[in-house]
Amino acid sequence: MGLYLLDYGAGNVQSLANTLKKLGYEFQWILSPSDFHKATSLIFPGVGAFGSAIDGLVSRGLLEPLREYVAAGKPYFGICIGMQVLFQSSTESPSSPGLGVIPSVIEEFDSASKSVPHMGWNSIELLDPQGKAHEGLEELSHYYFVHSYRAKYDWNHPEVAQWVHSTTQYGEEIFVASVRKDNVFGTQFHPEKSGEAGLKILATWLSEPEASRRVTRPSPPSPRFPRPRDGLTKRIVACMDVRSNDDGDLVVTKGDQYDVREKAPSAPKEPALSPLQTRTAGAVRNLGKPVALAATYYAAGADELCLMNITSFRHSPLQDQPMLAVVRAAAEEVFVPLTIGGGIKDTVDPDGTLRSALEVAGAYFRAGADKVSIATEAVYAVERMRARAADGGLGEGDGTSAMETIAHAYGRQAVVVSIDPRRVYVEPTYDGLYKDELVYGKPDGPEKDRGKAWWYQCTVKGGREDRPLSAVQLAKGVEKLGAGEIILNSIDRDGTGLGFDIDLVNLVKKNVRIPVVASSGAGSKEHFVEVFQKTGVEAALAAGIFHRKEVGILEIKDALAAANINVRR
Ligand code: 1PR
Repeated sequence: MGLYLLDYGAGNVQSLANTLKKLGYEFQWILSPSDFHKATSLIFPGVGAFGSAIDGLVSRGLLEPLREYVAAGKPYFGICIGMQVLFQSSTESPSSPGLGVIPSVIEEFDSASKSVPHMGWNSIELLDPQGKAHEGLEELSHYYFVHSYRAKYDWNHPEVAQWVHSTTQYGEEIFVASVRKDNVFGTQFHPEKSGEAGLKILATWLSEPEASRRVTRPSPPSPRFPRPRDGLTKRIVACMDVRSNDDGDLVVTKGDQYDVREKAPSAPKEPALSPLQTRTAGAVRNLGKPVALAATYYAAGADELCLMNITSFRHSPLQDQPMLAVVRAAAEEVFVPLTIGGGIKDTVDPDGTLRSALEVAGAYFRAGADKVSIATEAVYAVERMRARAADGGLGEGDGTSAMETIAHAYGRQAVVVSIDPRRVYVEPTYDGLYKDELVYGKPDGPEKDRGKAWWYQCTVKGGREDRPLSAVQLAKGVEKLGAGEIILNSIDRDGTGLGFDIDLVNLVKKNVRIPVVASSGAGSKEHFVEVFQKTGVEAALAAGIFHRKEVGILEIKDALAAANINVRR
């Protein structure tokens, strides 16, 4: 079988390659226009920006051959941008026309009442539920979406509606989740990131005899109005902080308020360790191997995984970077989104070669990461942006920050900013910096600060250095610079098991439109219920509770479901 994959030069195509390997399929990459003639099946796993995809295809001389391939009736499966390029154009890049196979335009989600990008696991509605050609899609399953632009489902235009295979609702908007007609199949979501449900879709398409994928199939259903229901689930994210231990091995570790060294033996609250975990006073806490743990959390139902290189502040060259090997191996085991953080910045290799943050991010994407997470550099970039502003406001980006360059090349959904704030307690009458952001919350801090108000100060280098910037200003700034999501940690709560800092989460959430992942402090399943009930966050992240095997991911999801919170199970 001549299965080919199309890569326009950006985005994480490795995820799909890993999925095909897992399913036992061999494939080749389209490298030149002549490869289209050899291809008998083609998958185009586009991620990132519509314009970058079209420009990438044009500059490689692949756009016209792709158009001819599709027009020739040969089997085509487009994923995300690979589906969107079938349309006439996208308001994301109006000057880059698409293939025009589907006579409609891709437009941006309305962000007035919801977070954009639409990021996470949502359900689909098949337009012909009685029909046989489901391509493995199931209405009871959830699939992973990540996009800011969508094709609105317009049942008034039969020439467009006849393409629509399934729809999804986000907020008030019903949009096209998959298209299917003749030789063409496309999904807005990422089957390669949708766990077992997504693997089934790829397996179904790949296992169809080529001839049946090429011939005209039964007519599409007549357009109908889908039932309105927003099925976006709340995500549970398992995070692994990775660093080398004193023997030089990369291990998953976990700090208490960012201190990852073991306390004196027999410290209270230390649970029993498995044979793979070790504990020696003063040593880096070893909670297991990153790849094995990632595979475990995937199997346990995590909706996303994060790998954080927590010592990247020291020196983080790209050459021989051990985290790359960790990401590569983890990406072969997990089929849900994988975020890698730590060291996403301009750097210098041991041989003196300069590596831009964009190059560093690109290396991680090629290794199999779906998103990169930026912490320290994000703070510096927002500080620079504010310093440029004449009016003392947020200012404007100058296009050079890591967030801007990476978002431009890979799309903002691939750029996460990890915020490491710490409470600064002040008298309630405080009239200084960030006084408008003061929290007069429940007095749950240290005894000496009871009765005080506080604001949240940004730190860099894993909490080692305070900066004169608030978490709120950082969040607003990074949203402006192109971040697609925020992981909101709390140094005060990290590793304490006291629960998420609800005040912090609400404060940041109400100041941005991009999705926010609440992090730090989870100590029970009730804490997850609390954070989703009391804040509008899209996801909650935890580390210690999972590493110490105190509560299982499914147990948390059961508790959420019992509280009427929508989850993927
Ligand atoms: O600054 O861009 O190189 O990124 C470094 C990254 O490493 C940042 O995302 C920063 O948060 C992280 N990091 C640096 N030092 C530490 C440390 O612990 N010493 N980890 C660290 C921070 C925070 C979360 C943690 C949650 C949940 N870890 O990732 O997983 O707090 O923990 P819990 O559920 O156990 O409470 P750059």
